[in-house]
Amino acid sequence: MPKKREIKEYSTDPAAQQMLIRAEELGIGTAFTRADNMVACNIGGAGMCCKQCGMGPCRLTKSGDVGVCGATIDTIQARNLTRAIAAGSAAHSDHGRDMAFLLKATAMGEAQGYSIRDLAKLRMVAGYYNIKVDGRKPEEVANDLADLYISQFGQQRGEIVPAIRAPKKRQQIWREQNVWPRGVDREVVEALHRTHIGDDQDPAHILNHAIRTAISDGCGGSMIATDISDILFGTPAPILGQANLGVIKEDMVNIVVHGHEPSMSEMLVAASQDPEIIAYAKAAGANGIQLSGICCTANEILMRQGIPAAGNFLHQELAILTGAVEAMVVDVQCIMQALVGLAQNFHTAIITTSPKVKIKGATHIEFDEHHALTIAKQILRVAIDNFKNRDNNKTRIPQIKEDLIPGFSHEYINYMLGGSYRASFRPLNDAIMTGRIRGVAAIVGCNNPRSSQDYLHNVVVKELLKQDVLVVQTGCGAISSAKLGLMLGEAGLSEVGNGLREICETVGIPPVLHMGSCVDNTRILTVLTQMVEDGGLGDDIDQVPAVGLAPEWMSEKALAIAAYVVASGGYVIFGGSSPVSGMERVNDSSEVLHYLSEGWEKLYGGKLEFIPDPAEMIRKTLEHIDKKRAALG
Ligand code: NFS
Repeated sequence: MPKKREIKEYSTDPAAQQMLIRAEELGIGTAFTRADNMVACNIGGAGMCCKQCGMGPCRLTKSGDVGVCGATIDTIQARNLTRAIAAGSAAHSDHGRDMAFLLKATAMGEAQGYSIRDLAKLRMVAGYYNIKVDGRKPEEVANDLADLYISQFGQQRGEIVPAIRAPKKRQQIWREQNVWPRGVDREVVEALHRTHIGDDQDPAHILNHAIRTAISDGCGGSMIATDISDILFGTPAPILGQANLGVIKEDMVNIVVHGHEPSMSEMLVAASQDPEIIAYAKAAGANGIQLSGICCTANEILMRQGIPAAGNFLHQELAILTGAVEAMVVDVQCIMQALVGLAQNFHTAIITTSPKVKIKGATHIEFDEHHALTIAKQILRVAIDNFKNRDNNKTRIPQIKEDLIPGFSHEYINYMLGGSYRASFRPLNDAIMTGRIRGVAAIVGCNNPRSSQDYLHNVVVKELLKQDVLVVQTGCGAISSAKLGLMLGEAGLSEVGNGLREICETVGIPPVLHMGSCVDNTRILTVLTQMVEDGGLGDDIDQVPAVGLAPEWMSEKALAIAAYVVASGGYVIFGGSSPVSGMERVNDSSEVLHYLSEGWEKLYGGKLEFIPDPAEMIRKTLEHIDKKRAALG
């Protein structure tokens, strides 16, 4: 029998708890209750179910089992993991591709409402690739950059170009291991080919292609997405924001944007400030328009425009349960199909906008960058028209929210540490060398209803801060700390180790830095690369006392990120369950599980481990940081 958990076991967030009580009152299911009812399959969960062909599916349950074709558990686990990494890389990279098309359209003057807002970033990025800048119009430079970036996806031979931004020594390793991606799309296609029935059967060989595919994400699609978002919408710098369901306002037309690409959400922000639209909202009886975000779209507009975040992944249904959301506007990724059915209990319109994503029962208003502002206004009008349908008897908005200061792009951190004349990571390196900062932890990734929402994130963040570890965050992990009030200067410092506190007070930063969305994890790699280049911490990322953690991971994108961080030399710890083990009987003998740690560590200096217990996650993080510190002397 499935076990029903208590509300307080579902989430540590008091706003979420209020909404989950409300869901119970109304008899409405959520991801939390569905997770109770749906017992996870322990064979598939361990990556030991092969459904790649019509002779199966073959479910392998113990050491020595093979599928109908003779495939071993190790081969099947390696194939399944590689397919997940390819899917995650495809998601990030397709987002990057769309941003490249948007940059091209903007450069050609064909993208309504968009402009090149950050000339300094455009010049800097163009400079990496020797695109001529002097004496040329920004649009000409942007056009060349867009062409170069677009070509990275379909390139067939050679080396994708943005990977030259990795440390020199890392580039050498990638060449030696023959994993420098040739083209983003090519690696994803080859991952699918190699894992088809009767193809690549050597687990280590399959997994090396997983690494190559993941690098095409980290140093290809994702990095391209971040670069272009900064060029078009501005490189983030600190700005005041708020997070949690309390940002939804009773007297306003509430529009929640949910998904990932900033192209549409930025246009909704612009349209929501249009006097004509505001007047339309007032005529409908509201005091104005309140935009807020869920998931990484929230992070994109929070970092750049200070638009509040209604919450992270597991808040998407809870926002609708407030009864006060006129429209939830979604684009791609991490959007639960349950939203449409849930919204039918209220007046909320679910509006899909991407040509790639439709949901049965939702309203589809397709986004097109050539008429973006017009479409954004049309969407806002639909939401405003829906305001009159709100049932005030059904409205319950938790009065819970926290302030935060997001916007710590690598450019800003560099500037903040060194000032505009001597921008540098030197002070951070010095603080690590003198031991005032013990190391750096990037705590990122999703929520997962199989554990208590935000619990693992919060326990790990709080303990590492006490141990003088500087924490940087992206994605839903960042929103979890924001909701806890850890991303605000003073407030965040009360339980921080003395050394770290001293540095935060001197530099004027919170102990937890919000660095953006999940595609922005490449910003973290850029910081690590620059730390290496500024000297004193070795000559490659694998020597820096740093660890990456995704305590509540759930998406394939998280696995892709893990693999490119490992390829870059990082130690990555995932919480929850491992997609390549999980069955006691096989754990010890899983060749793949060992290969992801010891095997990859030998080749890349980085490794991936799955550790469900937070105390053990913290212990291993500190042990790794101390080991790297000792090696650096
Ligand atoms: Ni990342 Fe962002 Fe959140 Fe996980 Fe989904 S929103 S891209 S995948 S759930 S962190």
